[in-house]
Amino acid sequence: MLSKIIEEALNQQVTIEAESSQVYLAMASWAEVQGFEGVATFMYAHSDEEREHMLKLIKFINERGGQARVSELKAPPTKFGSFRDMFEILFKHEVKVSESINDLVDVSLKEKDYATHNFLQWYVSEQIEEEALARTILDKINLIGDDKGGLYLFDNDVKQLIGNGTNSSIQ
Ligand code: OFO
Repeated sequence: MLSKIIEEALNQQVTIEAESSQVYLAMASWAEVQGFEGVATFMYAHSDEEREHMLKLIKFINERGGQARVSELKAPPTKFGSFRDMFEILFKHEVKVSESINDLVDVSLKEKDYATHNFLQWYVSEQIEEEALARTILDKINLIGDDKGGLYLFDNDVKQLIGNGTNSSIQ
């Protein structure tokens, strides 16, 4: 059985994952309109992954006798400047998500909830991979700069990175 403190903390993470999914969906749509099909495909897939992260939390909360909360979400931006700016936002966003996962792990230890602690390990390793992937992409974009030909090739390559930030399938 989840304590009220853990239930609330997990529910806050549900909202964070749902908002992440929305942010990446907005990025996908923006990239699609700019004609960058590869980046758009990558962002649509990433948005789906975040929704899966959210669902995994919802199921865990409900299975452990709590009640998952599906709440109102902040609207994401509709424009992202350049690809560099967009991937910078993505990287910073993932760093923030990692911080909130770390805080959750902390709460689970304080509450002596070892089942939740164990469950959260999946998110800890997922975040290591997601941050590394975002950093790799940013490094590539920084190398390309504003070179149109480079961006065109990047748009093709980025599709191959889909799923790289996922450490296992979601049950
Ligand atoms: Fe991109 O992060 Fe979920 O957990």
